Amino acid sequence: MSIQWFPGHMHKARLEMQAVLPKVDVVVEVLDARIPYSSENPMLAELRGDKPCLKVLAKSDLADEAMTVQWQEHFNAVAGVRARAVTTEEVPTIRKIKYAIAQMVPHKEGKSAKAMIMGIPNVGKSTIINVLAGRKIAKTGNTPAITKQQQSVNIGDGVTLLDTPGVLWPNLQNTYSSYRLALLGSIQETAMEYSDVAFFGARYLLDRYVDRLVDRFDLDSQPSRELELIEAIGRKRGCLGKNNQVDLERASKIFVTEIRSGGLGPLTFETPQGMEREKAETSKQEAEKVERDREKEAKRKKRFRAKQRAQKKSREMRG
Ligand SMILES: Nc1nc2c(ncn2[C@@H]2O[C@H](COP(=O)(O)OP(=O)(O)OP(=O)(O)O)[C@@H](O)[C@H]2O)c(=O)[nH]1
Ligand SMILES: [Mg+2]
Repeated sequence: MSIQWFPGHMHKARLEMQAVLPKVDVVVEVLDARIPYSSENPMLAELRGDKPCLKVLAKSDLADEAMTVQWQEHFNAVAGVRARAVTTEEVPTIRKIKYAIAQMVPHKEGKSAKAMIMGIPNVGKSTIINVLAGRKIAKTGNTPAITKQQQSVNIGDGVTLLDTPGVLWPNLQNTYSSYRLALLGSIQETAMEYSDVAFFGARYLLDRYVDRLVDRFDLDSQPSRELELIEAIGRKRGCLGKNNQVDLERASKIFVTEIRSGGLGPLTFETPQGMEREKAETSKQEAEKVERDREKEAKRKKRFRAKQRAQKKSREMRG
C-alpha cells in the first residue's frame, strides 16, 4: 500500500470530491466485501447528500457468501443506496453494475447517467473500470491512481463513467477497524506489526472458523488461544529460531498472508449487527473519555484557584 492518509491528504481528497460530485448522477463506492464497514469512507454519506450511491461489494470470492447477502440487505435498506456483490471470478457480476447505475437515475431523453467509481486503495476500483469500459484504461495492481484530467467513457446502455477513480480513506474511527484493514493489507505495512495483526486475526478465526485453521495448517489439535495457534503454525511451517523457539514474527506473516490470499477459504470479518455493537461501544468509550477529561480539567481548575487564593492571602498578610 503506498498511500497513507494524513489530514492534508484527506482535506485534498475532500475538495476534489466536492468539485466532482455535482458532475455525477451516481456515486459508485467500491467496498471490500470482507470488511464492508471498515472499507467505507466515513465522510462520503455526508458529502454526497441525496445523490444515489451504489455500494459495490468487491472481491466477493474472498468473502463469506451468507454475510455478503446480509450486507447487501443492510445497504439496500438505506434510502438512495443500492448494493451489488462482484468478483473477477465471475466477470458478468461486474458488467451488471452498468444496469444498476442506469436503474438508479431517472431516465432523461438523450442524456446518459454519469457515474464515478470511488473507494479506498487496492479495493478493486481499476479492475471494475476496465471491465465496464471493455478495455484497459486504468492501471490495476498495488499502485495508487494518479489524478489526471478526468474524462468519461461511454459504457453503453445510457451510462458514462469517469475514467479515473476517486481514492478515499477508510474508516479508521475505531481500533478494531484499523486491525481489520491491516489484516487484509489495506494499510501501509510500515504502520503495522505482523504479530499484533496476526493475534487480532487469530482471535477472530479461533472463535468462528477453527476447523478451517486446523485443516489448512494441518494442526494436530484444536488450539484455543492466539499464541498457541501462531506457535503451532510456526512449527508446522518451519519457522524455528534459536533453541527451537518459534519465530513469532515469521509465523505471523505466514498466517496473515494465508488470510489475505484466501488460503483459509472465504472469510468475512464484519457483520452489520457486530458493527452496530462496536459503534455503540466506541461511542460509549469516547463519552467516558470526555467525562474523564472533564473531571481532570475541573480538578486542575480547582487546584489552580486554591493556589490563587493562597497567594492572594499571603500577599494580603504581607501587605
Ligand atoms: N480475489 C480477487 N482479487 C481481486 C478482485 N478484484 C480485484 N482484485 C485484485 O485486487 C488488487 C487491486 O485491484 P485494483 O483494481 O488495482 O484496485 P484499485 O482500487 O484500483 O487500487 P488502487 O489503484 O491502488 O487504489 C489487484 O491485485 C487485483 O487483481 C476480485 O474480485 N477478487
Ligand atoms: Mg487503481
